[in-house]
Amino acid sequence: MRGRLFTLAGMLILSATLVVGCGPTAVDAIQVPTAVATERPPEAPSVQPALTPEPQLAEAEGEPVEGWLGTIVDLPPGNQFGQIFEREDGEQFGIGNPTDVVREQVNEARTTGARVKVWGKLHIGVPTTEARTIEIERIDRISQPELDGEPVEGWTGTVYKLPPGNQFGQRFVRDDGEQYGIGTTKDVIRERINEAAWAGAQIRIWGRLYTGVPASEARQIEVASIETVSAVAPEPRNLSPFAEVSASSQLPSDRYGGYSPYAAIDGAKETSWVEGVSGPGIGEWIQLTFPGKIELRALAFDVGFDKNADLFAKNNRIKSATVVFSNGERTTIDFEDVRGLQEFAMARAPGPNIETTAIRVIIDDVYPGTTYDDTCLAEIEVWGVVK
Ligand SMILES: [Ca+2]
Repeated sequence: MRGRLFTLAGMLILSATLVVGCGPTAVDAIQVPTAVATERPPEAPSVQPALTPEPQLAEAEGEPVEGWLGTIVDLPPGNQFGQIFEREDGEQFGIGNPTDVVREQVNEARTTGARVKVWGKLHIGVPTTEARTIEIERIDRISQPELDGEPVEGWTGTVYKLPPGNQFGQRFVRDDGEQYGIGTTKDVIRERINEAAWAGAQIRIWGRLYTGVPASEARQIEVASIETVSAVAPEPRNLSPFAEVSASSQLPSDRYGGYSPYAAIDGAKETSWVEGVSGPGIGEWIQLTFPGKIELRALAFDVGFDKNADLFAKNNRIKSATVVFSNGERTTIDFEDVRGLQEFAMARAPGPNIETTAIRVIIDDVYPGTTYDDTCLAEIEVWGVVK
């Protein structure tokens, strides 16, 4: 990019020089260099000699141009030469007076950004970009795998929902472990992708793969067609990223960040939900509500402000909590006063396991912080199987 700007700046200087040379009066000839001198940094003039056409150009006058690869690009507005051919090695060439047919193709290539191959004749020393012009006789648009995408034909894998706040939302993990962003323009398919993500179902997809794009691993699949292979993942998964989260209160945001209940399911121990009432917040709660019923297998909690040991000690940690389920059951959990996730198996032997659509965690008791009377929960994970 730097090289390109450098060249463009050079072309502007060159253009200015040419205007001076063609200027009708001596007044023009004086004014133009003055303007250039005041608008450019002092080192700019020393650059100019290197930008004049080099005598030992590889191309010779009248040399045939045979299938050169490149793109048609616009010069900045106001530039007298309008558009140029930029060869794939970065060399730039003006475009001679083409026939109407070729002119139309050049315009189309410019607006679509398509890679093209050009044929014609090279002219040197003409008043144009880099003083080199191609008299284009033929221009062919060639395929663009980067822009048009590669075909995705029947790939199988699963869709993972990323924690709230992650800019990419979801990712497709192919059965061989390769990961891709996943999206679609069709509402029906989007719904099926979301259902498959929630269930942990294996799916088979068709569509196109785009690379070098802002997505998970910079690779994005645009799904055109989807098929379900397995209904529901049999192994328990952390389903917290799918939950809607609410809380009885929250500490207002400050210069260090926010303390909303979403901070407890964002997958980051550095962020926490913090209750917002005066005192330690006994009786305050956080609730996760799922898109459907789950069969609960395990819970995990990081019970304080776990950004670092210092803040963990300064703030209250949850010592015990009552967990309430949508089926009316409730249980009490006692926590150790330690950083990191504490896991609690919830599977019953023999079953049946708890089935619920929501989990509410009510603060019963706290380990007091040394500095702040605020009770924090860095993370909660809910491991289960979708019913
Ligand atoms: Ca967090």
